[in-house]
Amino acid sequence: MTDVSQRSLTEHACRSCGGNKLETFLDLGETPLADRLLTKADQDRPELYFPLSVAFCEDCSLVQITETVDPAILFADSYPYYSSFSPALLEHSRQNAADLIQSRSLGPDNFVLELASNDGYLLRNYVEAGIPVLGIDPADGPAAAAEKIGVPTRCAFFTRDLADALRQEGVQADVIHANNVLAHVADTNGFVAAMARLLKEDGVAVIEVPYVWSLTEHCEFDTIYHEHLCYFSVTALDRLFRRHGLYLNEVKQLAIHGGSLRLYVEKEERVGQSVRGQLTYEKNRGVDSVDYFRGFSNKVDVLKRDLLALLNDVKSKGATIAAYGAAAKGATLINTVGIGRNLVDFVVDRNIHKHGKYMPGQWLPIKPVEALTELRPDYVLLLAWNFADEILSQQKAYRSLGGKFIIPIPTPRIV
Ligand code: JHZ
Ligand code: ZN
Repeated sequence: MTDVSQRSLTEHACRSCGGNKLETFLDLGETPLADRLLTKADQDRPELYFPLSVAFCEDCSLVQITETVDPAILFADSYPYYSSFSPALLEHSRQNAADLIQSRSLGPDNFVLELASNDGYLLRNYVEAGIPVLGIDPADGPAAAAEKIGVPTRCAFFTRDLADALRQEGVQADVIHANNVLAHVADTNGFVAAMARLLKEDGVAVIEVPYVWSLTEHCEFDTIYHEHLCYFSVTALDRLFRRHGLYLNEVKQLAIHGGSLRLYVEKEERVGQSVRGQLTYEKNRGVDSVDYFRGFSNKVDVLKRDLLALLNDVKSKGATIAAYGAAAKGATLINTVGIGRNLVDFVVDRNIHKHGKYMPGQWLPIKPVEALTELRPDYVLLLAWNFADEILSQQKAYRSLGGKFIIPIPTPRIV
């Protein structure tokens, strides 16, 4: 067994600008690793808990957690997240690729690179269109799944060294995708510099990140966990890219993951109205100042208190409760609110790699989705609330049997 006792570091300097004016505005206490599902064998060893505090950088506006857990334990073996289990995400990705193939007239002479390519959910669309690709992902299970469907994948962390090696091999990309990964890397500047190294002069990096404004406005505090080191605003992103000779030229707002940004980043500066408008919007609402974030901690406390009261109330009336979605965000929710086996009997999920395992910290067992109609709990706490529409429409049978969903975010409600 590896010694994991020294596997985290508390940061005192900003992950982006290096400044030391970090103002902590939310403390979620110590939580276990959100994507580290437990197996029976883990019963005999203590679970790892790490501090989870969120700070604002007074110099560059970047919101970030202050603890860095060693990526080797966050993402290496048995990382359970496979993108392809959500039809909505697959469709979102198909469209993203189709738009770029069309707008940039991509063909067999072009090259598309994806950082954190997971199980090939996005690059498969380029492969089908005959466009050469390379995926890079450190998680061995998802990387092997990508290879299996014909998406060439390197199982590695994307670093400056890897970018140098690829450049030596002649790799230069017309399009670089990086979805839900920029917030996950400890060396934020190294990652952006490495991206710049592999982007052609007229290439575009198309990057998706959860939007910190959505997080605070909709009280999505459960999306805070150790894998997510940064929580981006357009203001903070613009400053980060400029430091590396890259320009955030266009931005789109997307509903996915509770509210995300899709960024179009290039080597030539031609900042469009979408970016200028969003920068002004953030300035007008004070997203570039710590005051905007100060009230967030209270909002989170109210939500946690209300959700726990609701669960206790239905439970005290003799109802049974299950949960839907063994999501990483679900781990933050159950551990910060304190939702254990006394309230929730089990969690269901479509991802077969999660079945038979247990939720971090609370040991809630994870079962196939069919358990809802077989065991018929009275209520289902929707941990994967970001896919509420999709999941509620799949669960017509359970709901027609009288089953009800509890949606926890942005305010707990029963549907
Ligand atoms: P989901 C993940 O977070 C992982 P998570 C990661 N940390 C990240 O950064 C964000 O995404 C962006 C299941 N499900 O995707 C699948 C069904 O069972 O919201 C997932 O286990 N049935 C890299 O884990 C979970 O729910 C369905 O119909 O918080 C959803 O997790 C659907 C749609 C999903 O993200
Ligand atoms: Zn900073």
